[in-house]
Amino acid sequence: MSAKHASRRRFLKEGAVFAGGLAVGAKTVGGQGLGSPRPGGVAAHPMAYGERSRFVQTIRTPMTMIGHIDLHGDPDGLDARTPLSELTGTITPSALHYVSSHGNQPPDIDPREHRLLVYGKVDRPLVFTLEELMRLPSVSRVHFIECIANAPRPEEKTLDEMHGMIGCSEWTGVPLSVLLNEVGVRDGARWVLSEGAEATKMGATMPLGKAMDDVLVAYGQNGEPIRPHQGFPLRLVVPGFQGKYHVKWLRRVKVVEHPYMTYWEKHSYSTRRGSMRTGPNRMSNSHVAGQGAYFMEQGPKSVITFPSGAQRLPDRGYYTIKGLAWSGSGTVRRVEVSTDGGRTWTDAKLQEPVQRIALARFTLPWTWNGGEALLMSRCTDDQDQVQPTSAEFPAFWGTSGAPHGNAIQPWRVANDGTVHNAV
Ligand SMILES: Nc1nc2c(c(=O)[nH]1)N[C@H]1C(S)=C(S)[C@@H](COP(=O)(O)O)O[C@H]1N2
Ligand SMILES: [Mo]
Repeated sequence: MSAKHASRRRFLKEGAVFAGGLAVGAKTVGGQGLGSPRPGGVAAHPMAYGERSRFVQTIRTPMTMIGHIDLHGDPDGLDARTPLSELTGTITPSALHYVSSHGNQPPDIDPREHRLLVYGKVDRPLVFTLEELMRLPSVSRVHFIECIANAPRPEEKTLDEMHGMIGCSEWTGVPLSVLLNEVGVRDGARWVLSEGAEATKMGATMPLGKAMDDVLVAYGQNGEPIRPHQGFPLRLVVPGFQGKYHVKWLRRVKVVEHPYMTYWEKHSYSTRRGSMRTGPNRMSNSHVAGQGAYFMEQGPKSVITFPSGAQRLPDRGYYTIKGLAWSGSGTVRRVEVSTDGGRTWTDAKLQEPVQRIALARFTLPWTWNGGEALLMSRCTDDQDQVQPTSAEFPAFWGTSGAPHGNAIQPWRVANDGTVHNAV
């Protein structure tokens, strides 16, 4: 394809990849080491696919409850939390990325058979194989995905229990806008409904403006194909929007006029309360026939990962307070830390590079004098939004409900060095 033909609308026509608009019959998927499933697993010898040291035992913890809420009839613990308190840096290893699948095992999808249908209020519906998607120009971006269930709660002890439903990966894929331009969105279309391939076909509806902005149809996670629990072979990445929008095992994208209220959107991911903080991406302003409105963009948030709940400082003396900060609205600009319960604040050091809608790592040197201390962190993003305390939380959101659990998380260090949840 020559440069003069590189306009978005021309990719498919000039590439002649998808003759007739309906693409079928791809036999191979190039470049990603995908092939027939191996019955005995992958590794023929120990170096074929690397393993951790046997001394490293960090695992994600299966989850059956969130606070007092029973999880979607999920007694087997099909969901799991990221061990946030044990990770370094800002990227979540794919094998430790939290899992929220509403009681479903990942469907066992053969990537050679998988299809993505883009249809609805469009000029020319299209079906894509994975190979066809991979032949389009790709982008790679680092973004967090966080479940709306992540929130400070008095009844929990640890960071992971309260905030372990977040992960941050480098996602690779095709901008959804490329596919939407290709099918030709018709006048009057305002929403995009997406659907997964699992038995219960989870769906989510986002505004067309977001779909055309920065959403990815992703097939890569941290340099290799997306893991089954994260949506193999395809998932949406909807930067900054709460978890449910990032539909896994993506098989359908439908352009529609009105938002749908799918089963899980109605059950867990919408509100009937009207007076919430709005903004183009904050909350859906068009209620679906009185059924409620969606929460969309996550606010500015940070947590101290060390010292955090259930950890223990062995001795008085020098420590580095470490933590993570993020915002669904943009880039973290500043993180302040308090060791005296919010009376005084000190700027923490942000690790470069700080990326948009991604986890940022902060550190602050601290000498613990052996007395009681109340640790807090506060994030400010490039939209000048400041992470609220739990007292400021209702004013921040215009509701006391739970659109995003971004209230400041306090940790109390006791005289004996033990660390406690101080919500
Ligand atoms: N198909 C499908 N997509 C889904 C879900 C699901 O159950 N099915 N769960 C959603 C929710 S609520 C969250 S928080 C994220 C979790 O992504 P992860 O499991 O990769 O961490 O996926 C979203 N996408
Ligand atoms: Mo979620």
